[in-house]
Amino acid sequence: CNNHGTMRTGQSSVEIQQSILNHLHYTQAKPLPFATRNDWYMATAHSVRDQMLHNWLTTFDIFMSSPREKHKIVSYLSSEFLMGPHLGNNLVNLGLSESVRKALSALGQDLEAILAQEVEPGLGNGGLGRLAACYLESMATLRVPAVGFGIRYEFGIFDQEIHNGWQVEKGDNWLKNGNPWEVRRPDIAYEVKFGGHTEFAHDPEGRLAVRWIPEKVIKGVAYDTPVAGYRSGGVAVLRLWKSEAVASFDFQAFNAGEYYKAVDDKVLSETISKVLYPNDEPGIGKFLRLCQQYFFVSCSLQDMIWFHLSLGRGIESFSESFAIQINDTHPSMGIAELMRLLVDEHHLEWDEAWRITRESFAYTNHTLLSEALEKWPLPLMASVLPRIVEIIFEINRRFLDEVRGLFPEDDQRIARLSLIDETGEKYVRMANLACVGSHAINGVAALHTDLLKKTVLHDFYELFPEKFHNITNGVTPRRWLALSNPELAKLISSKLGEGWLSSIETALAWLQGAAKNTTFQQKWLKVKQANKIALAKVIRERIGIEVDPASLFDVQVKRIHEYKRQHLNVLHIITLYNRIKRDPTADITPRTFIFAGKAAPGYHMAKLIIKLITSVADVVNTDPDVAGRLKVVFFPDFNVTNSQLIVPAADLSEQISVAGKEASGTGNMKLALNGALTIGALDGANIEIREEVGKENFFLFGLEAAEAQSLKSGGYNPRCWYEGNEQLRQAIDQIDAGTFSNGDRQLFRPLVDNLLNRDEYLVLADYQSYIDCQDLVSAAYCDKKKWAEMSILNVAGMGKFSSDRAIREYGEKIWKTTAIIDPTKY
Ligand code: 26M
Repeated sequence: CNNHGTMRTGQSSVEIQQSILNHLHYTQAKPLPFATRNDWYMATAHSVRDQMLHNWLTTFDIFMSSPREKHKIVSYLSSEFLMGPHLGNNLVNLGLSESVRKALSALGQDLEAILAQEVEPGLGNGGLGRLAACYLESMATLRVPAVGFGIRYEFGIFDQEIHNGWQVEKGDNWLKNGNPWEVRRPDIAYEVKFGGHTEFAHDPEGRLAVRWIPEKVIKGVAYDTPVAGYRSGGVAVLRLWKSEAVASFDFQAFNAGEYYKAVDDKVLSETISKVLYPNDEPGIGKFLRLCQQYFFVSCSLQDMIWFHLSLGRGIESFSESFAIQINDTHPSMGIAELMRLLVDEHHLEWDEAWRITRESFAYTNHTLLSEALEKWPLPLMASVLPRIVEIIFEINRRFLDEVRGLFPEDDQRIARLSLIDETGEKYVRMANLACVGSHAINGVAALHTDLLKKTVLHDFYELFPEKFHNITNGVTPRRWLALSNPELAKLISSKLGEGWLSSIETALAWLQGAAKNTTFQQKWLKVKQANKIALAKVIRERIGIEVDPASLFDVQVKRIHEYKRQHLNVLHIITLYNRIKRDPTADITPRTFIFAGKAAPGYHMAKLIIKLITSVADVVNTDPDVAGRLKVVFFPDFNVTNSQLIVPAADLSEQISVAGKEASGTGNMKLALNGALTIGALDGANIEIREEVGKENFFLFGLEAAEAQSLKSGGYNPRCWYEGNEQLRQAIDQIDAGTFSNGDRQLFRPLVDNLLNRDEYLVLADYQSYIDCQDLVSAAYCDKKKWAEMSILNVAGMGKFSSDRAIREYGEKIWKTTAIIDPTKY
């Protein structure tokens, strides 16, 4: 139904063409001859947005007129949302790709060029932020009423350039050409307090209550971006908060002649949402990061309470309106903030507020690295958020009283469970707060959840076993197959018919029947080949390296981190290079090694690993003995856009983190879904991927998590492994001797020293197993028919890793939301 005319929502290519012209005229204000490509992009985006806003308001109408018990909204709190470019995805999900292509072409424009115009919103670092984006899309697809709450960073993750082999960071000014997808809502704004002190005071009704007298108050303004579900009519909302000065001009200061102070104040207020921290683990407690976290959870909770009350409900039933999922501990201050809002501002008793808070919150953990568990210096938190610290103390006091009742005299356990780390300098432990204040805690892959129970969260597991769940991560097959790999999607449709993208969990398995079919295999390989040719072209244009599309494309794309072991991959490259140098006629399966990924700006070892990759590339790519059989490429600026180009072209997916460190991984899923075979250790979701695709279709190497653990506790000495393995020794000696650094022996010294003396991630222990496994990969790749069969079986086994499945599990196990907005039912 559309009672606003078809001017903006007509879906034929003629109507869309008209709408684009209208936006060029009335939104971009450009005469045709002066329209730039960006104007065409903006006009197209606005036309598509119109369609979505219509669905959005319809979704909202249906929600409001549905029975009250269905009024539960999922509120996904995340400090990051790595959405990727919107236009292409919205076209796929709305089913508008072809009519928009036609409309643009009638206007003399090329859809691909228009798509390339979009600067992606890079409001996340990696896996955690991208997961939030996949989940919003699946919630829209499944018509679960959902809002993603986060921060509208003015600068997202930095753009990466490679200068002389080193990473150089460039500011990401993603808003510079305007953002057609967001709607600013100046009427939806909340105040957030910082600093100052608390005191007891009588409220207007004469009750004695705590009053927080802040030093500073900042305003958060909502910016909404609709997220379209796949052919479902459903729309989820991404609501991001921008920080602003409470009054954009302090007139008193102005009148007093303190013009610059007034402006200064505005600058400070706007700093909070200025920039994303480009780290994928917490560093030393940074004041601004703390402000960011509190700022966005406070705005989000005030907004939820406002909405709940506006439905005419009492505050005591808040948890019937919202299921609040926190994406790692970054939003965990929300637990204390909801307590503050309920007790201080809505005058509930502590116990009732605590019941509501626990019923509302659920916590997803994303890490097993103990150094990556967030903790804030207590003095910092006490000065920035004095009232929040008081509340955390009170939560802790009551919690530890209970623990003491259960485990009298067990002081060590109490010290470990405490929300405050008092072993040295005092810290607030955010994971402890999240565990105590939530009714559900989940890990993101079976092994991860298992290890959480056994290690990092063991004490909490003993206390609240019923709170723990596993929900293995998933990715959306719309962006990661239909959009990124349209030819493969078409080929799959030729077997499965249309509609499989809505029921991928069961549908893909039907591909098993086609795995041995020679004609289908040939078509399958042809699609992969075309994707590789397309990537080779971009590599040539952007990096100037010529790669052979017939070679095996060996891909490792992810954040650069020692635990992910990009340097193990490099050791394999050097080993192959040495085989060629020993015998230039050696039979080597030609390979193109493709790396991409950003290093946190302060993580020196990760930056050195990038330099190592590019240095090895310089030597290997130009050595005449290699004769083009090995090529090494570091593809700069890994982001969602580039990932959509690289993933469909991969033959081999490198998932080689040391067992027990990668919580799940989601790149592993995207690559397998695009027909890459995985080489991997038994880590994170790799284990489940291997189960689903069949162990004969997965290249397994390396120690298991338990073995890795016992090797280390038995006093691991990497130097023994180095001395006992000639090829490994040669490779490391070459790095050390300057073979890849023009004789510079200092450059890679920190890396070599670390491997020989510490090797926390067991690179040397897993080296031989990895090399042997890679030799099997090389042999397997020579049998094209067999490889095609394995590739098809990989895709056939990927149904489980759809984010639709993951969202269904969250709904059933945690949110208990029956709220499915079905336009056909109302
Ligand atoms: C925290 C505090 C201060 C600054 C930055 C952070 C921070 C930001 C991002 C910490 C961690 C961040 O991300 C971690 C992450 O991406 N984890 C990955 O989550 C994926 C989704 O569950 C998993 O698949 C990966 O295994 C896991 O590493």
